[in-house]
Amino acid sequence: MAQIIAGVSRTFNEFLLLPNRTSIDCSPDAIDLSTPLMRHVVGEASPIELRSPFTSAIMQSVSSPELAIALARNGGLTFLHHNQSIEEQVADVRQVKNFKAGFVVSDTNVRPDDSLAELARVMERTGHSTAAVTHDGSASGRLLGLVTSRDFHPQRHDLSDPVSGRMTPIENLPHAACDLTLSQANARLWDERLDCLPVLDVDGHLEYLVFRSDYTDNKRYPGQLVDRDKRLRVGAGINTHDYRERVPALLDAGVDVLCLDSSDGYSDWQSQALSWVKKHYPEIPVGGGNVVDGEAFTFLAEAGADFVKVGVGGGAICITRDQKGIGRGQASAVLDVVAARDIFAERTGHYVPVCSDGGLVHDYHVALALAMGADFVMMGRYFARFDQAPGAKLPTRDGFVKEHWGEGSNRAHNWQRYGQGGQALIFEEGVDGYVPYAGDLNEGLALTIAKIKATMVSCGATTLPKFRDTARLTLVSEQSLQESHANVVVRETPASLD
Ligand code: RVP
Repeated sequence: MAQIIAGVSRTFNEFLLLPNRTSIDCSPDAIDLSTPLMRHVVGEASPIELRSPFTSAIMQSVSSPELAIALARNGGLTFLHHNQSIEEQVADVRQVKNFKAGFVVSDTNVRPDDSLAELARVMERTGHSTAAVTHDGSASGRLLGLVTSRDFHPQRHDLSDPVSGRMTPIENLPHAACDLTLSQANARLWDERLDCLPVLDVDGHLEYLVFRSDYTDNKRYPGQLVDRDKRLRVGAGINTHDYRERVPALLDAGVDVLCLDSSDGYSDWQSQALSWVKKHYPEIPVGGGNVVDGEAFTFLAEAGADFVKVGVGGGAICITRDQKGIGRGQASAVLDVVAARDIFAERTGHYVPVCSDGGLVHDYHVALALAMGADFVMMGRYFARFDQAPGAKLPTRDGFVKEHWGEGSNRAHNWQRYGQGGQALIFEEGVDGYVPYAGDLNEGLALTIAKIKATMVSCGATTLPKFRDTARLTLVSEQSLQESHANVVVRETPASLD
């Protein structure tokens, strides 16, 4: 007989937080928003921690390389979408990994006996105007010199001449040892009026280049999410169809974390894919989902998922609940899964982080998701509104909108995400529309973070674990919801009331 789950399916809108006592040292500046991204032993740190608890949805209209760069610079993570060819997704990953965040691994390298024509070709391919001249033309070869686009001109120089004739040789080139910090590197760039400072290991092999042009930019983003080589981190969505080919290609491009992307992740397909990735590439973290209950969480955690994504049918553009009658209010789903996560951690000694995906309509909904125990959130509509998202920005009578479409819409036609049988979407599970344009991600996200920090201050917590451990939530009635909004006050200008 069918089982009826006790309790109704609730959304974030039905809850509010009660303020806790705020101590004097609990201020926005003291708040640490770092949070675990992947499975780890209880009591130890997660091998990858987000510096801020935001990830962007695995969607065509959301997760571009530009958005990935902006979000990682603000401490979060993008999962580049897989609703494109493997080659296209690999190129997206490379674009993020090659982004210059302080110390960069040189991608424009030549040998001293390469011709100037070859140098010009390499520069055109990478779009960079400074090349390292190494003994073997690799990014980690012995550094012999630097050559820039200012050192040669196709009309003035014979392009068949070797690079060695135009480079600044290492003897005349200021360089640094690899134990130097970014601020020391920046001090040298300014003190010695350099554009680029090569950083070498003890044997004179090139490790990094530090560019002056990155200086101001880097100061703006103290909490960037970077890997050991100081490159921005990036994730990628994968599916249960072509992972055997897609995963190795993404790894080769330097992806940091993968996430199986399905509208319903409680499936044997997903557990098979998780086992395959874990067997062949145990070093890469891979998340699973989406699920809406503790049973499904435990299934994926036991199958090896490094984090589990929660949410079915709550997305702004999602009509899965209308079409299939499948789903659960996002707050109920998160609460159920979080309880299973804690039981799993107690039983196995492994903490598997939980991501609340979709249905976050207001900034304070993020705070509620974190207070209810989610380790981080994933958002689509929210990020689709910014300049860095790929949707076109279009004028309307009242301002601007950005295009935003669901992965289950005919436009995205992501049959890999929606198991309707075969390579077709028989019916739509998402809509194709617009979201109000919201400008630059850096400014928008700063505002959201400021609100979350203010909520945490009111709740007397300076860390996310403390926030959820001490959170007191209350259900709201229709009437009290009305009371929450501005009322009684007239918002129109007097002139319009005439
Ligand atoms: P939202 O943040 O409310 O925009 O929700 C984003 C989430 O919606 C995605 O991360 C994904 O789980 C889900 N999604 C994406 N496309 C569709 C659809 O077409 N139904 N749903």
